[in-house]
Amino acid sequence: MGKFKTTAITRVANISKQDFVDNYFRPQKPIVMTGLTKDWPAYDKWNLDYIRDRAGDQVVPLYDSEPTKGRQNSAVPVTEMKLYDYLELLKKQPTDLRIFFYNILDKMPELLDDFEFPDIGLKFFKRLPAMFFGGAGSQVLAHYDMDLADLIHFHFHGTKRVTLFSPGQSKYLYRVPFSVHNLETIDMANPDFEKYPALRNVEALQATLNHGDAIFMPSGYWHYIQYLDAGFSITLRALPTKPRTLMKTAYNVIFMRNFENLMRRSIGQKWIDYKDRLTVRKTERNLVSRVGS
Ligand SMILES: O=C(O)CCC(=O)C(=O)O
Repeated sequence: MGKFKTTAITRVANISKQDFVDNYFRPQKPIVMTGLTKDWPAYDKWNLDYIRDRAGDQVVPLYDSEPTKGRQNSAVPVTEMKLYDYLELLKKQPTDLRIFFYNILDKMPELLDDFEFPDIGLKFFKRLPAMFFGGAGSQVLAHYDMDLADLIHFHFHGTKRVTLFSPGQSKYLYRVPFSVHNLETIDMANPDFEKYPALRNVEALQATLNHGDAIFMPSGYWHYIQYLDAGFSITLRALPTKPRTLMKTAYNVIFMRNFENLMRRSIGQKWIDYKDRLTVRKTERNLVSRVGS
């Protein structure tokens, strides 16, 4: 077992638009911004009870961090529950059950009155303000977003640890082909350097987010997230505009995702096992050529 080389992400209070654009957005550098939400109604109002009181009879799909198996699509929930009951569960005890990508606009539009798309130089895609919930101790497998959007992720209620890896780290992370995640057998909290030697080269960036903090996750950045307490977050996204990145987004969303789902449905576990073997071979081949060069 080992620990990644880790650098703390810079925290800036009350950042100006110019500072954000020049020093973080253009160079695609992560940053934690505090104070960005302090004038939002959400800053004072949002907690688990506030969301629970608006849950009505909604039923939500829930995910855990177990690897996907067999013919499952990687986005298949493990169970579903009334949102009200799920939020009560979060308050009561640790659980690895999470809500992933709850579209506020479709599911609880009244929350739109509680926050703003901040004026910091990003052109947000307002159709997809997404919410995420997790229990104390839950984690989100390391992945990057396949639309390659620039993301601002705001956290509420408890604390969470966010570990980021730049796109350049993909070659050491055992990225699985036709996907945006790495080998699901890797425990990112306690990486096994004997079994996965390329992980020794990984350089991580890390931050702990408290209520109201925001983190900028540039396009293509990997994120591995640990909920230290029960809590929830929203992610606001700005879609890519550069033609090269847009082409990659289109490939990921239109071809890669559908191809992967087709292969899983038709070949199932054999496809997953084949890709896992290929991932190890490819990553370790890169490592040898890097050492040799
Ligand atoms: O915090 C979470 O639960 C997941 C966040 C995430 O993956 C995202 O914003 O893209």
